[in-house]
Amino acid sequence: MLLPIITYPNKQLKIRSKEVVNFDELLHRFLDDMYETMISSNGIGLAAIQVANPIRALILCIPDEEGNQSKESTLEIMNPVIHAPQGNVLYQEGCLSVPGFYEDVERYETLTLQYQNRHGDVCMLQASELLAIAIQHEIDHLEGKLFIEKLTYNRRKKFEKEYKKTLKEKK
Ligand code: QAP
Ligand code: CO
Repeated sequence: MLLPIITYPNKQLKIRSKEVVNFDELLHRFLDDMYETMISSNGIGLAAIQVANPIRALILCIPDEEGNQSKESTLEIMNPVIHAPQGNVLYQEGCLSVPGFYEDVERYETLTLQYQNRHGDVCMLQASELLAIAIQHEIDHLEGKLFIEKLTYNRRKKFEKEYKKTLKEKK
């Protein structure tokens, strides 16, 4: 089932999401719906709050060499904790909740992620490159933060101007 994606400036995007405690059929169905929604919107990552569910759950699927994003290769991450972040990189980010806008954001280059899978098993993951960046972007959603809040004052002003213009054009 496709879920509607909330977009900026919807205030729900500012909510701090709550820990996942029930790793049940309801969660599994929700994660399946998130995958369908992310793929149909051409996304590589989606946090639960972006579909109006304030729980600490996110999914990620970095396309392979052929550009495929299979369900089997999709990471389902609940209650994530970042350990041992190292280095810094700039990457031009976008967000399904801020459609049509892309800007450079600084992130850690590598990190170790502790999380729970859909069954509640505790897992560890070593991440670098686009995966490490995507993890940080999605965890920010769980804290109610958007990538545009990390922009410099001038770039943020550029965003507000451009985004308001496209919002008007869509009406
Ligand atoms: C988060 O973002 C991310 O504006 C996932 O019109 C971003 O999937 C992780 C998208 C950058 C790592 C690096 C955005 C699709 C998708 C748009 C996305 C759009 C259509 C964004
Ligand atoms: Co996002």
